[in-house]
Amino acid sequence: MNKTIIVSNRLPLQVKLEDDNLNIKPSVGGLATGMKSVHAEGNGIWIGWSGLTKEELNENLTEQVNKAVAKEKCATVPLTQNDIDNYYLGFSNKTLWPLFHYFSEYTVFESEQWETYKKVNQKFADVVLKHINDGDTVWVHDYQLLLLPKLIKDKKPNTTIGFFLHIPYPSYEIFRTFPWREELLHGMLGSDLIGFHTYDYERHFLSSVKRILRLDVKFNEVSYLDRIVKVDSFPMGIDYKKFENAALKHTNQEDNEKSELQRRLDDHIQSGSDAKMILSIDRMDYTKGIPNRIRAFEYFLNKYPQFKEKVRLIMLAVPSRSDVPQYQKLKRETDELVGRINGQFATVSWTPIWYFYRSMPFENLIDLYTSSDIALITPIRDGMNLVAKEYVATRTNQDGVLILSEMAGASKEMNEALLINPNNFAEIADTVKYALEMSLDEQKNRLEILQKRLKRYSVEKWAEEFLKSLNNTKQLDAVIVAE
Ligand code: GDG
Repeated sequence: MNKTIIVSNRLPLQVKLEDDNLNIKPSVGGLATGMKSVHAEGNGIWIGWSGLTKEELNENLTEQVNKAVAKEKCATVPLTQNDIDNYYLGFSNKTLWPLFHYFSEYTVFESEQWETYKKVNQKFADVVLKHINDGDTVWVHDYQLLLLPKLIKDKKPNTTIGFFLHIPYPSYEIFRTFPWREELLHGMLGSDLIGFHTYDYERHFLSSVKRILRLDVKFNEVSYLDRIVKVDSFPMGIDYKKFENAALKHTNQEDNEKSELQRRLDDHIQSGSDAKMILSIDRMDYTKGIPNRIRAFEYFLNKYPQFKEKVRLIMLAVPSRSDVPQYQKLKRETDELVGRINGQFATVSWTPIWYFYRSMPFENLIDLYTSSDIALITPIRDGMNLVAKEYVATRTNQDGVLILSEMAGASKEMNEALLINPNNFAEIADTVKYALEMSLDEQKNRLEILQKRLKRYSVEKWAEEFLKSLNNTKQLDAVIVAE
């Protein structure tokens, strides 16, 4: 029986070593949820790095990890510390991530890291090749594995390969600066189907393929060697029910079931303070526009001083890639900005910005979503942005306003949100004022449409649509062979 193999940089498991004992639990990210039913089906398997390097594991522990993950229908790709330094922290996060998000000035091109990136993609291919047979389907995820489709296809042409990019695909003018551009495109074109979050990313990719490789592109199909590679957009959704149900449960919870954070939020609301809450949640990443957001909030307080003491920005920034220098700089800049603005505007009873630099349990995330009148999501560039969708799903009373950057992929499906340019402080300030004064009727009208759409196109549906389309490429191949 044919099977489906999922491949991503990390497995959907948290594997930790605590005093020489292994602790393995499932991770709860969006991707893991979307893939759940695909992964559970038949004898499918998920291949990725466990999170522990070869140096951290002796032979005995390696065997234990392999056995434990096999029980979860997973297989690991063994990586060394040097692999992680050069392939992940290096090439993926210092070259591909900034370049694909239009941060050219942060992009480093180092051939040693590129060599390791190639070597590690080959290591992934070696593990995949051990597990596949003709007729199987492979779904490869994200920018760490752009070369993998070709490495599999060259050895196993009778497998069907899908690739999905979770980050933006940049315009040709940006992509052409990449020194190994041909090799990267050939790597991706090993796929039968290449998926992006939005039509714009798809268009940029096709333009690079046409102009760099001079290939024939018709509508959304690339003629490549003796095959047709299909390119399409599949906007990723969320586990809508999970967020909706958590919000409903949250509304009905008794006092003694409430988290400490929720009690603090309740105290704030009940203290008679009529300060409205504006929420932002992101990984601490320069693509997310955190300093811009704080400056825009300062601009707002200066332009509309009548809102002093009447509004508060709650900012959750989750630590991320903190060993990359740009991320350290961003953290310092954010700390300073928050300090300066709180110092400048705070009164005895009011602090304008509540800033959390840590990750929070899911329940606290729901506390924040359900207690906030506005979500202010202002990335400079973002492949999709699931936080925007999660906020909408938790507004079960149909009140609340989403302000969203037009640079986030999510904006393409969320026209009923208030869309802003994250570099235009005056526009953000005016939009925040508009949101604070929006009638409940208008809030409801906007949310109702957004919720209906998000409910229909959930993460499960996204995975289903991608695989359906990937499966159709098999029929396309069969027709070509018959001709
Ligand atoms: C990449 C692309 C694309 C956040 N803080 C906590 C927490 N989260 C969860 C959120 C959300 C997820 O993390 C973040 O997803 P995003 O989509 O916003 O952003 P990236 O991490 O940058 O993801 C992005 C995505 O891939 C999918 O393709 O949308 O554009 O950059 O689900 O809820 N969860 C918990 N505690 C936290 O403190 N439990």
